[in-house]
Amino acid sequence: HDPEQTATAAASGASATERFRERRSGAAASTSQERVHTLATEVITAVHRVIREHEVTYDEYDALKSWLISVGQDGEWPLFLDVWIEHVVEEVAHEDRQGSKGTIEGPYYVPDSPELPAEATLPMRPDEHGTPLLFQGQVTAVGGAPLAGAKVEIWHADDEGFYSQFAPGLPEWNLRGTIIADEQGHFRIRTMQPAPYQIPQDGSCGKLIAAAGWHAWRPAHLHLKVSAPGHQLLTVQLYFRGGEHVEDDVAQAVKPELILDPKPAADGEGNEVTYDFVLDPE
Ligand code: MBD
Ligand code: FE
Repeated sequence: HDPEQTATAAASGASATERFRERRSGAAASTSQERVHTLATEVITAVHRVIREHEVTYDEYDALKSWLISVGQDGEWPLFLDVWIEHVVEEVAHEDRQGSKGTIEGPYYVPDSPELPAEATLPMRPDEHGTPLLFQGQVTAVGGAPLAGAKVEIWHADDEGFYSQFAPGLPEWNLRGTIIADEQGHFRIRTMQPAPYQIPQDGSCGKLIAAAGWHAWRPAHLHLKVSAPGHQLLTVQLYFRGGEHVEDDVAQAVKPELILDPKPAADGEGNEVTYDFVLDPE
């Protein structure tokens, strides 16, 4: 990674905001007036309750106002919402799922990554740093039927915790790909193990973390979207057993079912791990 080109909160925030707008800007139009009325009233009333209960002062109110303004200026609404709010939305959305557990998407997904065959190496720099990882498994339906040609989209940070398209100096699709599983739903993906991710310290989210005395870390993780026709899309992240911050993820997105236990690879290079995905019917 080029040290002259450090990832700033404002630059990665602006990219995340732009990506979100491209994909989801129509969502507001489908929410009914009654639903908006109910939810907005409840949220505003909850804030009133906190103000009364804690006797919030004008200084504190002004600090909040100033911080909220800067979250927008820094483009950090996607980061703020995905770190502190999304995990509960995911929990509520998927509580009835029979197949594999999912978790939050986070702010750094990009659709339409390069398509790769069932056995593939993710796009990476010739001198990509880190521990090689062979990540393999099978996609099936609930009940065990293999899902031929299932799509396994994967994206993750590099060995320094940076995501392509959200940090400068990385090739466009570095460590991102869409793997098409084989006739039996099998896939074999070669990549480099990611490092833990630290929320940028120079932006509004970093300032909130510092002001509150929290920590800014997410455990190392692989992001995936697994899909097949007639089945529910699974959005998930997988973590590494014993890794730093697996027990205290700032985004509260770890579940016990999502922890990988890689072993030294049989061919002697890096680690390998098998993880199967079970998709619910639509
Ligand atoms: C990430 O990489 C991430 O996955 C989440 C959820 C929030 C911030 C950074
Ligand atoms: Fe992430």
